Amino acid sequence: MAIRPIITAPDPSLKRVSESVDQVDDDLRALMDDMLETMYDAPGIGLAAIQIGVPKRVIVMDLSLREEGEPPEPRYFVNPEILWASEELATYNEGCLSVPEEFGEIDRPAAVKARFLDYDGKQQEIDADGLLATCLQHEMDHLEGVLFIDHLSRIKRDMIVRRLVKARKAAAE
Ligand code: GNR
Ligand code: NI
Repeated sequence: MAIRPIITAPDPSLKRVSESVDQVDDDLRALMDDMLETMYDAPGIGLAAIQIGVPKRVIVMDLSLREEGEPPEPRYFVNPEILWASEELATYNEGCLSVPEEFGEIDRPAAVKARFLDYDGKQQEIDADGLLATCLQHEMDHLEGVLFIDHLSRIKRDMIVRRLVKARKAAAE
């Protein structure tokens, strides 16, 4: 397993649409292992493959990290599809490992039903609400090249991008 560098905005590769996986094999599991290790190291509660530069429809997640002393609960989503989304929306103050140290209040469907392949390539369905629903939709946006800041007003998004560029220049000096 290896920790891989996380790509940050405004890197254009984050705008790529990721491609479906045609087989959940050992190579893909090695990718998922690296993603999980990278996510734990960051630390974050979710990671999409494109965030480490791999344009495949793969997501890892572990929401247990938010509660001290909880056992790890890694989740893997390959080729996820939303089957149903509630009309009711929920607002969450979202962050993103690819948009470091920035946050924004984002409205999304409060509950979703999704279908995906798991770590073993087995088809699964999940009824998600709360943070799981929010995080799954945040990660699925990454698969379409969409960041949480793309849901903000242009003025807020531009302000965040300017701060990211400035912070990166300062770090490079
Ligand atoms: O670590 C993360 N926290 C988070 C908080 C609120 C909504 C979504 C997220 S996902 C984020 C990790 C990340 O960038 N995944 O793509
Ligand atoms: Ni993100």
